[in-house]
Amino acid sequence: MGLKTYKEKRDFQKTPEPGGGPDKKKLGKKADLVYIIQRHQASRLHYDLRLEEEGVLKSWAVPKEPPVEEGVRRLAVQVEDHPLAYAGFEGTIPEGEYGAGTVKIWDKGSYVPEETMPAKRVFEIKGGVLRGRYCLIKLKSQDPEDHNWLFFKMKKGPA
Ligand SMILES: [Mn+2]
Repeated sequence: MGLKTYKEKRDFQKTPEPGGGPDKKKLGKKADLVYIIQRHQASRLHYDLRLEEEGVLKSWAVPKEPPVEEGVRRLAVQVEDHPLAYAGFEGTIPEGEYGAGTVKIWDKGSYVPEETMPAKRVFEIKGGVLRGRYCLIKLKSQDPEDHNWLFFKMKKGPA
């Protein structure tokens, strides 16, 4: 997906969000992959789940509080990729701008991918609030404009 859509949606003269510059290349040995959830009080409250993948943050908007326990499935709507620098962003996006409202970090840490497929991710989250194995699975749809996924904590396997 890349950052084209991200940049098109925003006016960096007006929003305090990280801008259109190139992403910083990571130096040295491979660092942990970024995991972050930002609580975004926009016109509708939602939680933005972001996972570092190939130099950007793959992003899903989760309308309800992300699941800490097994057995809770949350809708997660995939949105445009965000720059890595977005992981540190907290602030207020002004009225009239895309995503107007306040952004606060709700949880952060790293994650370890186990399975990465176009319509399915299994990964271990090492955050402060969410910990353990999680799954994102894309819902089948006839409509190519549908980007609905489910996000849930996986059941522990048999011992
Ligand atoms: Mn958002």
